[in-house]
Amino acid sequence: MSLRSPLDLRLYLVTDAPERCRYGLLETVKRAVQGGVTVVQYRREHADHETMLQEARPLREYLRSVGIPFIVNNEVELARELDADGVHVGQGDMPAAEVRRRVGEKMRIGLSVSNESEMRAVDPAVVDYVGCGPVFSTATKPDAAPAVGVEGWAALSALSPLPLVAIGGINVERARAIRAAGRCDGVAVVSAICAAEDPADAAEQLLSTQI
Ligand code: TZP
Repeated sequence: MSLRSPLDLRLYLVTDAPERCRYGLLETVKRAVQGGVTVVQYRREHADHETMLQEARPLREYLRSVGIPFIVNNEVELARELDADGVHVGQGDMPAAEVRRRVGEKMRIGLSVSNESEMRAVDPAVVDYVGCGPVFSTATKPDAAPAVGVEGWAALSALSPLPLVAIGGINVERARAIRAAGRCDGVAVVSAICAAEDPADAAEQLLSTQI
């Protein structure tokens, strides 16, 4: 039996760099949690380990205090150090099987998938959930794979052996379209919450698209 309980993926916040979070990293996350996000991933590019540790530790502590799962993007050692609930990796990062060896059986592993062959290669014995996209093109991740669109999402989601979240260019209207188009356990957003004037309200609206 798995040691890992399933995550509530309905509204998955992926954090932007602190300077692109309208209220700074921690305060933006707090407001988003007030609005109902169900899981938070710390994602950071171009920062050294110490910087990431200093930014992520307060997030980790806050999220633990409110019972919201905390995921670390890509940085396996950081995830271990912070006793994260999960680590998320992309196709170009450390292979999921190697991540599993390093983090043990308790930590969740999420994997990014952008096309059918990647989806067919997902090993549900190793991975816990899939992040699928980008569904729409996005300025937040300039090196992302081409957008799959709502139809591509519908086709990919039907193939998923695991719970999955849609990611990439998602706003309220698009979240509705995605949820209507195929199986969808949740939506993951960066800018729709981090750049919002009112992150709590943005989260509430995104969550309300869940049928
Ligand atoms: N992976 C695929 S697209 C993306 C990531 C991390 C960025 C999504 O950002 P936004 O601002 O929600 O489009």
